[in-house]
Amino acid sequence: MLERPVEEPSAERPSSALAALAGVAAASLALGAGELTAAVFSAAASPVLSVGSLVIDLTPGFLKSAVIAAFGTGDKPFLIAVLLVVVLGLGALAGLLQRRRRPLGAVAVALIGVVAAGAAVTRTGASLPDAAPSIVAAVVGGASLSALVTRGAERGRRDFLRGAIVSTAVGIAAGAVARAVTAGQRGTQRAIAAVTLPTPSRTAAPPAAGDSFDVPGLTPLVTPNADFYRIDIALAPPAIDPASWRLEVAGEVEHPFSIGYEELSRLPMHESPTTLMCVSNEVGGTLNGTAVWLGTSIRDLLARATPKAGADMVLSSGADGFSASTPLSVLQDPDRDSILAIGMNGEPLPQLHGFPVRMVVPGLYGYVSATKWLTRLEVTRFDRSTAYWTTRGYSAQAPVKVSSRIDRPRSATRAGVVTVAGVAWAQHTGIARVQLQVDDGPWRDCELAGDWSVDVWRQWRYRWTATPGDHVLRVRATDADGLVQTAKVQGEVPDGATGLHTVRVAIT
Ligand SMILES: Nc1nc2c(c(=O)[nH]1)N[C@H]1C(S)=C(S)[C@@H](COP(=O)(O)O)O[C@H]1N2
Ligand SMILES: [Mo]
Repeated sequence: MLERPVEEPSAERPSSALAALAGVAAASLALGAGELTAAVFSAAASPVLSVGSLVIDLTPGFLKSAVIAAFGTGDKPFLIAVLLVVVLGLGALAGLLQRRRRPLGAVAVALIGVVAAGAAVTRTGASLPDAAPSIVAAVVGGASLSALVTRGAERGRRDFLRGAIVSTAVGIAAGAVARAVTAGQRGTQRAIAAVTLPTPSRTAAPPAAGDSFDVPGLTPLVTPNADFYRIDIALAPPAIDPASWRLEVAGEVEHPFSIGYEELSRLPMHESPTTLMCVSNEVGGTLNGTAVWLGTSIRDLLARATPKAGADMVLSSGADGFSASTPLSVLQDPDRDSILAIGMNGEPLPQLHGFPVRMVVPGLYGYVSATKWLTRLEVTRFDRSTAYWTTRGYSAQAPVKVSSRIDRPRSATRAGVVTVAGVAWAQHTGIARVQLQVDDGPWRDCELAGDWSVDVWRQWRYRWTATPGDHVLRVRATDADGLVQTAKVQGEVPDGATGLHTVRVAIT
């Protein structure tokens, strides 16, 4: 062998300088990974910002004033810059430790992650999952440090440097992406705060007193926005600026057009209480929720575009790459309140639920009707176009199946009169009857709350005289057409689960 590398790999350890560099590179990668995780899942859980706000809390008043005096509104960027330098410095120290004795450095990195996780979960309004980005950072930092130092020892300097540079660059890139994502999310939050919902052209009658039972543990008739289930394919919810948002109405139509948010908001907007339902809801599951949506008629918008003969489907697309196939006939049905919603329970549509505009169609599962972050309505045909989930094993058409759920009791209960209660749904048909079976006894009729709307679930209750021992409760609903909820067990694929919700309770 004629050519040999100039630098001979050291058998045992990399030089101190290389070890420190490895630490800086690992710290950079860890920071990027942590910030990116936070940006995607919960911006408030950013390890750097959490530690920063902990530092602010711990800083004595005089020092705070001095920093503000010196940097003015630049005090926070200054703090963040200091923090980043400190973390990179600690990274270098960890590198040296790791060189001295493996895995001391990696352990030190993990400890820094624990501190950040602690800071994240103790911020006001934080919860345990907010520790996740810091844990990701700690794991990435520890693993990359140990890999780099080992590499520095076993391979040549050039190879090591390449690893360190790539790690640092990836870390910086991840940090930059994280910044862009959070900036977008903040912009969207500002845009949502700036929305003033138009006065409804038609308000929904509020529920009558008898439309809901006052039973603890029973699902409320209307789901608060903060508790509303969220299902979508978007890793981070699209951040859409309503000022540049446009909806295209196109395809097999005589008059394709596009409309902006302002113009759409000026169309007649009416209130529509509707229960939304996910096809992935298992029997007895809670992937459903009811809101009073504020929106404008899809039927009217389609009439403006004028679908051509032969079209039978509307393919709606969301900014996240999702699409849904909805029968044109459903959207044109004058008796069905299919809307483009901009409001949810009196508030502008939250970002997670599709801001600025989403579809709501009573009686169809969400995946074939409830497109969030809507950008396009394409009039087409079922034999020409397929939607996102249709290419993944689900049916192209999927009306909601009649079903019911026992909300309470769900755990051990005292003997005596027990109020069994829950909700039943058959959106757009309505619920006519709910029955409860105890053990293998007869099916007995439950008391139904009033029917606020056929598009909304209906509460039911049953006063059961419970005797000590283990019991099995089973519920079944019958819709207004007389269709009885089937006991046949089927999974969610391809068009929604069936079976009877069954609850075992210990009566003591
Ligand atoms: N853009 C977009 N819209 C979407 C989805 C999605 O993944 N992307 N998921 C659909 C599904 S499967 C359901 S059940 C409902 C859920 O709406 P929610 O998150 O507001 O409860 O949104 C529908 N609309
Ligand atoms: Mo869904």
